[in-house]
Amino acid sequence: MQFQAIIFDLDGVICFTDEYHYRAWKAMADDMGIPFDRTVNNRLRGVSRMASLDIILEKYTGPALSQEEKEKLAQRKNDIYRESLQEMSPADLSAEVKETLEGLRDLGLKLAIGSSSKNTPFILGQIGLKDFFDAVSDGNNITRSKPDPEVFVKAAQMLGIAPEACLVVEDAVSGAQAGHAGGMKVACLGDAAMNQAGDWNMQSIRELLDIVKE
Ligand code: B16
Ligand code: MG
Repeated sequence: MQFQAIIFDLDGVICFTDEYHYRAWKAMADDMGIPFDRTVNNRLRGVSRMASLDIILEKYTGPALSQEEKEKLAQRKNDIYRESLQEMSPADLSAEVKETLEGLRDLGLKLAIGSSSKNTPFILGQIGLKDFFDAVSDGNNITRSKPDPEVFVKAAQMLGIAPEACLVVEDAVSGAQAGHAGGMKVACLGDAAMNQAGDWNMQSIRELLDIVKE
């Protein structure tokens, strides 16, 4: 086996909070009269909250916004997003994700999270994975957003495993770029797989069980 650890992105890989992000940003953008659709939304995958706001504001034509006003807009979005997260429960962990995580653990692999989200601890608690992972690197311990490799490099350091022995699992092109920049191999799902951004581009997360056995 070439890998000793798997580092999972959270949103779009372990759980499907991406739809909640979309709806929350859409509500904020509609309020401000800013055009926002799923094409713009795809560019926000894996990107930090404030960097996401900057992308949305590319289409804003009103008076210049101060840093404080921008932070208020990001806060408004996060409040709407957190309301959706309240409704999540362990039932939101799909059977394929649960069984894949268990199968990988049975193979003796270390499992970690590498997510841009500051809401990671809350989400893991909601879906019943609070104490499951060997390391959690997230938006609270990084200063640079994906495609910078910081979040994955820190996850590998927490595990004490060399980057080349880590496999990153991502749904975002920015996240796949971050994994590669960190010297790791990347297996992609969803949008990133459609864009052939990974060393493996999967239809289902279950394929990981075969990839790690190669
Ligand atoms: P928050 P990931 C990312 O999570 C999301 O894909 C991205 O849409 C979001 O803006 C970012 O987290 C920050 O999230 O506002 O909760 O801090 O895909 O890296 O797990
Ligand atoms: Mg993601």
